[in-house]
Amino acid sequence: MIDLYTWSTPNGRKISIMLEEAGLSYRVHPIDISAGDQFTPEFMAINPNSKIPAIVDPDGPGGQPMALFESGAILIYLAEQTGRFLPSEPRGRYETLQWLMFQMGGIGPMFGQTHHFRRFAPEQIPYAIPTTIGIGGGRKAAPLPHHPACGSAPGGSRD
Ligand SMILES: N[C@@H](CCC(=O)N[C@@H](CS)C(=O)NCC(=O)O)C(=O)O
Repeated sequence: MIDLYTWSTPNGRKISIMLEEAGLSYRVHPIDISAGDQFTPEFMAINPNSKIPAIVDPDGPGGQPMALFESGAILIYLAEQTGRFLPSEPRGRYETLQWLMFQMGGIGPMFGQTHHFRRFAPEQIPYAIPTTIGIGGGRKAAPLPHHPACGSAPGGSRD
């Protein structure tokens, strides 16, 4: 059974949704990032970058336990383990991966930044608060939500 280390944030939910949709059995270990659980030595042995989500698959490749962090890497791992949601034929595979990279590299970090600077920054610096994200043809400025619900606890790093 897969061990899921997570908290109730968009990045955490991505893995919960994947595990549910793939019909996998898993055990949830709450990591309260507002209480600093992500900085415990036990959790940092799984993710040295101190962020949720992370998983441990006791039955990983070669029958050995596999610990993984970064939601995109976890999604690819679970997709490949189950043969679901990531086509094996090249065209569909790359098309799927491009949208995953788009979310990981573009959308997710901007949500994290806007949430951090709006909610946790000790001083409000308007220029630092991303309010829009350049997206699509002609780089339309799509508004960012006010409460994306992911970000860092005070004292945590931003991402
Ligand atoms: N790129 C990472 C981002 C993970 C991330 O930013 N996790 C946040 C919650 S959504 C976190 O653990 N923040 C706690 C901290 O930075 O101290 C991923 O996709 O897994």
